[in-house]
Amino acid sequence: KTQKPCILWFTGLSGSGKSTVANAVESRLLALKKHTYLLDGDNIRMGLNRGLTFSDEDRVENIRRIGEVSKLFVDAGTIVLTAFISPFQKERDAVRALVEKDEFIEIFIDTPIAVCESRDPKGLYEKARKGEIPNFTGISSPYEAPAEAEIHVKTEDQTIAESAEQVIGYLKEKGYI
Ligand code: GGZ
Repeated sequence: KTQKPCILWFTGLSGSGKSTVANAVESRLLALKKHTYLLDGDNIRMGLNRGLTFSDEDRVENIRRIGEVSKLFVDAGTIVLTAFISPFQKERDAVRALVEKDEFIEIFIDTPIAVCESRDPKGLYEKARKGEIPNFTGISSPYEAPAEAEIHVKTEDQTIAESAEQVIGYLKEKGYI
């Protein structure tokens, strides 16, 4: 397979579309016969990171472990996609520092909180507003938007397919695929 392994690190608020766009990108990569793996809450917070909460301390540990696992996948030659809020720049930078300079691609899924909140597919924002979920990102816990993401996806302005294409276009332009 001709591919350069890397981490496609999606970051953004709950409901911003990280998982949706990451899944669409992975489908495109698989259609191109690339070797991929997607890490998300379903396979990480339910397994390896079961027991970690949403306190600042546990979010830091969540991201640290995901970074280490991502590095192993890169070592195995995989294009790894991660879809976690990863609210702190310091932790995202720490993952960046784990791998070679061009192996970490930060992708900001930029969806205004008002839009995330209006979607609210799981009713979490409503609960958070009522104070039923403590430390909810964007409401009672901070989100530090990336200042220098390699890819800045504004989901409001485009379809999911267009957002995925934006990422695929970057990977082609830079010679990853
Ligand atoms: C933010 C929370 C919280 C709190 C539960 N704050 O939309 P979702 O449901 O499916 O995605 C959110 C997910 C965030 O987990 P991450 O591992 O991505 O977070 S971090 O990177 O900050 O460690 C949301 C749900 O978990 N969820 N409580 N308090 N999101």
